[in-house]
Amino acid sequence: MAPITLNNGQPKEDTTPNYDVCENYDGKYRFAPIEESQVARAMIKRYFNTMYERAVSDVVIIGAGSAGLSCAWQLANMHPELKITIIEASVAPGGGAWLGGQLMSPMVVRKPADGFLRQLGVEYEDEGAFVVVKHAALFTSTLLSKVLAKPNVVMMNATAVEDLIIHEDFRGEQRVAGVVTNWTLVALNHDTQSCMDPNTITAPVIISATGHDGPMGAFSAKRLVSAGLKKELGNMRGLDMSRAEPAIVNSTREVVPGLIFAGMELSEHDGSNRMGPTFGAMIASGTKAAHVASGIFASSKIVRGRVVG
Ligand code: 48N
Repeated sequence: MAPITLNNGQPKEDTTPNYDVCENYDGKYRFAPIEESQVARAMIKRYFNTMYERAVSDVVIIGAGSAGLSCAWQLANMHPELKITIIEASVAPGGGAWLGGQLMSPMVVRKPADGFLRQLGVEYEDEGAFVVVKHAALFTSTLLSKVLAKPNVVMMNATAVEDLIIHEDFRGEQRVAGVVTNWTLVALNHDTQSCMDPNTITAPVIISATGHDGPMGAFSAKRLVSAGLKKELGNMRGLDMSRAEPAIVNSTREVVPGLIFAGMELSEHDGSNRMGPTFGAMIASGTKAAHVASGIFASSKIVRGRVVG
């Protein structure tokens, strides 16, 4: 087999310091030497430093679906100084935005949310009142890569929020002041053995975008009810695209002090309609949640991750 060389056939300048490496695909490929412990320590050092450093974050976003990721990207653009920590239960972030509807790949985004696609540089076909991205994964992978490239954003996937931290604040009000986390496999298996206690991340602003579907959908809305901060769930209503999308965007808000809802979790909290396979409202709701969060920082006095005035 003729040797395959990368870099358009130009031999890549070898910048590796005196390692006996060889990038020859003709049976002579050689890597630099490695010890297993070097790999382990490279991961452990970075991941647990991150956990230590983000034990107090500025914003925690629960859920890396289309709403949570749109929020993260906007907020990171608006506030590069904020420590934004995304907690995603699935190993694979992206939520329900890897496909359009009924497992079909094209993604519909109604105008004016197409402006967000242009900001991201995602191509689409213009159908007049809406646009179509040829594959939902093109949108989600592009958004995900741009969010993860932000220096102030950290994502912990395969990690679940299994409770909320709720304090009495300086006004004597119940305020969500952080999240309680565990590895998702642990969070889903508490009944299989004795107690496996969680960890915590405190933050003055929590944005919950846990969707309406899946094993932990609408998590925070349900926890507000079981924790006595909300009488009952509104429960998502039947599908009505025209009504559902503006309702979700316009009702994106801080539902209790410290906790903002975005995306489809709102439909369960408020009892609004579902919209089915159209994603403009997720993008716009995430964007609005970023602005609501920004407003909280502009109007609050925050000391060591707590709102004190
Ligand atoms: O994609 P989803 O489920 O949620 P959204 O709100 O970002 O987007 C919803 C959208 O995909 C639709 O459902 C469309 C528009 N259809 C509407 C309709 O009418 O059918 O993402 C939520 C993410 C997922 O990745 C979950 O794994 C994650 O949140 N998640 C959690 N992560 C951490 N801790 C939790 N407790 C948790 N619960 C859910």
